[in-house]
Amino acid sequence: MIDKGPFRAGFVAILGRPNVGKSTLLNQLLGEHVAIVTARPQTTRTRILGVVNGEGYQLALFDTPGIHKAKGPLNKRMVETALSTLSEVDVALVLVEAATGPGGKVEVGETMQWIAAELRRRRKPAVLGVNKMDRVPREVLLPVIEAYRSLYDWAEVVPFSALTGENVDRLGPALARHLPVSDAPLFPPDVLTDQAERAIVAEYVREQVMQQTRDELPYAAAVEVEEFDESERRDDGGLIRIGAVVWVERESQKAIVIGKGGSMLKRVGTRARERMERLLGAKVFLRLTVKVEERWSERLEALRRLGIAP
Ligand SMILES: Nc1nc2c(ncn2[C@@H]2O[C@H](COP(=O)(O)OP(=O)(O)OP(=O)(O)O)[C@@H](O)[C@H]2O)c(=O)[nH]1
Ligand SMILES: [Mg+2]
Repeated sequence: MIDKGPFRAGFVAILGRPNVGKSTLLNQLLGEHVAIVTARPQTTRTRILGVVNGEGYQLALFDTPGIHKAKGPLNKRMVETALSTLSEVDVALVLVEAATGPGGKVEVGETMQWIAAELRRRRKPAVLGVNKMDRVPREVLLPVIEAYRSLYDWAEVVPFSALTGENVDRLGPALARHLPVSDAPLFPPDVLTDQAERAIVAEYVREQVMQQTRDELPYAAAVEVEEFDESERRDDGGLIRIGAVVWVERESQKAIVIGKGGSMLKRVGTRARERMERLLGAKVFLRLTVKVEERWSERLEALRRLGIAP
């Protein structure tokens, strides 16, 4: 509840370094696995809208790719996406992790300096979110907050855990206070995200490829859904037939994704299918193939086809 004031609605960008928990937070706020999450940095490649309705406010939140010193066209595009989102929103939610380095010191780091400079340049109201509070004892929070406090004139500072949900309910009102007054919500109450089912399904496959192959496979995997056949879908479920291609850049990577006797691809398919069935509320028949396209991540045409570049 925001102080019994007028209704407020607007756009929020969730920003921060890779792996700080931006997508986990979006999912936690939505109560749905809309944005994929892995333990590896640079998971999110495009921006993803999620709509959260609170008492007296509506937040239209963009999850964005992690900001880092990018090399290569794919990563440069990802960082551009994150930074350009900043100019389209009313308020930023900048995430950092509750963690200390060697000797209990808190390293603020160049990327956070860069983000703060971008906020200053645009005079953007910003809330600092200190995530992963479940991982540290309470007394660590204070030095972390202190270290980041001088970086920018934060509108508010909120420690929370996107994983457990602790304190996440404080973020909505903290952000809503900085949104414009609005006669009506921006989105109808049943809108959860701007992502099509087809796009989320492709991401579920990529999530499993990244998670299951761990460090064996470098980042250059992309997933394209070729078939999304709903002819046997019913109101109470039914069956959806999905065919997807996992694109990699080399034959050696293809071998990793397929695994011994197809074991890796089978595992990826099973886990991804389970998530799909939960999302779609239907049985899913999933067919996965792996194909090689050399240097797709360096070609604009391929980035466009895969929905990474406009
Ligand atoms: N312990 C703990 N882990 C968390 C929390 N939030 C996120 N994580 C973990 O941190 C890792 C990265 O989470 P993501 O949500 O993918 O992070 P991200 O900021 O979206 O990362 P990019 O998309 O790569 O920029 C995953 O292993 C999450 O499970 C948290 O509150 N507590
Ligand atoms: Mg992410």
